[in-house]
Amino acid sequence: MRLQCPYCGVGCGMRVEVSTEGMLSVRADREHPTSRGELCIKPLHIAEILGKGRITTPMFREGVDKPFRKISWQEAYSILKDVLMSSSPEQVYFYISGQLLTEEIYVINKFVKGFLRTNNIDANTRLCMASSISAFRRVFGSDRTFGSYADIDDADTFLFVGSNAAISHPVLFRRVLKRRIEGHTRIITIDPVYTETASANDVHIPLRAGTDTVLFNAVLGLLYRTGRIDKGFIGTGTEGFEDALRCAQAYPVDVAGRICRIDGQDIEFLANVFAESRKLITFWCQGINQSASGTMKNFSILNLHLATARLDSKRGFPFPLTGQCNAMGGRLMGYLTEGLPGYRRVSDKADRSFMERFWSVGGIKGVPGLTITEAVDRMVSRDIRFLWVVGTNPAVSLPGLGLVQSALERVFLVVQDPYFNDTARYANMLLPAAQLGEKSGTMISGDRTITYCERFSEPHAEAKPDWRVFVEMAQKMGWREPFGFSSPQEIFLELKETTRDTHCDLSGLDYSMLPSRLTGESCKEAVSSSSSGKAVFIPATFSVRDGQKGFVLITGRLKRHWHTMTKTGKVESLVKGEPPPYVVMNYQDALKLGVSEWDTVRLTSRLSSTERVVIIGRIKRGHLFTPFGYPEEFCTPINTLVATRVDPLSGQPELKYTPVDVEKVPS
Ligand SMILES: Nc1nc2c(c(=O)[nH]1)N[C@H]1C(S)=C(S)[C@@H](COP(=O)(O)OP(=O)(O)OC[C@H]3O[C@@H](n4cnc5c(=O)[nH]c(N)nc54)[C@H](O)[C@@H]3O)O[C@H]1N2
Ligand SMILES: Nc1nc2c(c(=O)[nH]1)N[C@H]1C(S)=C(S)[C@@H](COP(=O)(O)OP(=O)(O)OC[C@H]3O[C@@H](n4cnc5c(=O)[nH]c(N)nc54)[C@H](O)[C@@H]3O)O[C@H]1N2
Ligand code: SF4
Ligand SMILES: [Mo]
Repeated sequence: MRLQCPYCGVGCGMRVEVSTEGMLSVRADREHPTSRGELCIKPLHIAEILGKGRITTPMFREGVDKPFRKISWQEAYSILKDVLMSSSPEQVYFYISGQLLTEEIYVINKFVKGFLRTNNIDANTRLCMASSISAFRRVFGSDRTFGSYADIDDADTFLFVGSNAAISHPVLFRRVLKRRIEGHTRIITIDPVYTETASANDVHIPLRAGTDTVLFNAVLGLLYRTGRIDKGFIGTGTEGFEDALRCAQAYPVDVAGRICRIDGQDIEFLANVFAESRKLITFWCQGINQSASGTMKNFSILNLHLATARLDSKRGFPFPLTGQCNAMGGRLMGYLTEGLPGYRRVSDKADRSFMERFWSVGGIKGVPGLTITEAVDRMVSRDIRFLWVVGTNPAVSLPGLGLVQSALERVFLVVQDPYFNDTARYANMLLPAAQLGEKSGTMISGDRTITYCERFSEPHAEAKPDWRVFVEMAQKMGWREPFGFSSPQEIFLELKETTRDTHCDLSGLDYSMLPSRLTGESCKEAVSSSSSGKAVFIPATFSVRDGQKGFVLITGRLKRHWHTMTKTGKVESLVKGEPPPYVVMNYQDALKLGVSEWDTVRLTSRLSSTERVVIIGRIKRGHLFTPFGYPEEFCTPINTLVATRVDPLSGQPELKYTPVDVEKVPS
């Protein structure tokens, strides 16, 4: 059976074979275009966890102090129908995931935005790609992509900004390293931490967290001053250069060097990189996006690519790395609160009218619903009373966990998941979901390769595919004909029509043609943000965070685990392969605090405090790094310390900059 890996957005192809005795073996799919026969360590273990710790039947309880009782699916739908019918559209909320299949995301979005008539639906992509989406929409007019992974093979320069791709996107990173073996490449990492990615690269620029905008503004100013921008392209293909330049000129090299706490030579080096590389790909990820100024950070990178006309497969392009396996599919299906299928938007009248005609409904709301962090506040104030969570674990992964926990306690909470995750502890209803391999449908990788994932097993116990749960729920609500789907294929046939003639057109595809990269005719690459059809420079403004004492705590990923460990945490060899919950500290900071490696320290933010063991590592002074995904079973989740501060343009929370104090815990 051929599938896409259920973890990261590289979207590697894998093959799963089932022996006559029912044993599963996983191997890389040699013919898959994204990965060409490579896989990293995580998916190799999927067989071990298919039957471990699963939710087996629907369950219900009146309140969290009561025990769960087993119920049938039909009872579950009846209870849910009563709750939904007795709530107003503003009182309900759906929180879904970039780990669901495209067909599932489409059905859930249709159910919520088309039929329940509320835009109160968001996805974990809000915590992940929202700032890139927000910047691309403003600069290029759409949530688009440039180029593909194959572009790595003839590029000569790679920038990794706020991306630890060596562990987060390992197969892509290996492709970059392979290119280096062929010679004539430069690979540069910009990260406060000397990461595994940095250690494998040629140059590491250890900037102070949060200051990327200043760095890239300084590079833009320097390129201009030294006459190394592409005036021709700026004149014909773009607008707004003067304003962006004025903003950039506020950061001459010496000023920027001081703010970023780097050597001025690093800025000059980067200017040379942008001016001279033959083909430059800038990869970035959460060190850029998960910031209260994430959209600005994105603008500052995009401005450099516009100024040097690096927007194609010849000269290179900007490439924000997609986090989850099907976040790209979710974005195409418009699963964030502001979206509609086919990259449409609820705020656009023509887009709404199209979807209303398409779904034969009236009254899609013209205002985006609440983002997940806004919704948490409304749950606490009891304005939202019902929350249905599908394929994400907010009790660990959202910031401000203290408040999140009160929110989860106050709503009627449905958790639809293959596993008992931390969020399930607050649930009124548990619905057992089938996971990849137990259902079929499509996923779209970070370079927009669409893969049909085959099923190799029956759903565990009474679990159902997420699409089926929502189809049956819709039928219970009386919406029989619009949700008359009996297979993912029927859903695909409908959803692909929503993309016809858009810049990502799937309408000519069927399952038998997959995997296939969406490009050329099927993915018209539009560059038009302004009414004149040009890309727009936007000033990338920077504001300083003053008055901060102590350390800056950065949170991020573990090499061997996937997020909140509901799956990889069940694989003994992966758990043993990582140290106990840790925090990385600079040697000189440790010396000053009298802390040695493996000592325990207490980290205290203004919200809460928790303990971690210390690993001494190469990290900028004054900074700490800790993985975010440990569930309660391992230690207090770090997001109890992380406050909810969001980027005003994208709604994406800051997850990489928490001021904390550190003290040694006496042993
Ligand atoms: N093994 C593994 N792989 C994964 C995942 C996983 O859970 N485990 N999750 C997947 C998902 S959903 C995502 S979104 C990606 C995330 O992939 P990455 O973004 O690569 O991972 P992170 O560790 O969150 O953060 C990346 C880096 O940003 C740096 N950073 C922090 N602040 C700043 C800053 O201000 N500026 C700069 N330049 N850098 C900064 C951090 O030090 C860190 O090294 O990984 C995907 N792949
Ligand atoms: N402090 C801090 N917080 C962060 C981050 C950070 O860097 N720092 N990163 C953020 C980012 S980028 C992301 S993407 C999020 C990730 O955060 P989450 O989305 O909460 O993380 P996961 O552990 O991947 O949770 C996915 C859930 O879906 C379930 N699941 C898997 N497959 C299926 C399926 O087919 N159907 C259903 N119904 N369920 C399924 C899994 O069992 C699991 O419970 O965390 C964010 N939170
Ligand atoms: S690189 Fe990403 S998609 Fe590829 S095998 Fe690893 S986790 Fe899966
Ligand atoms: Mo993510």
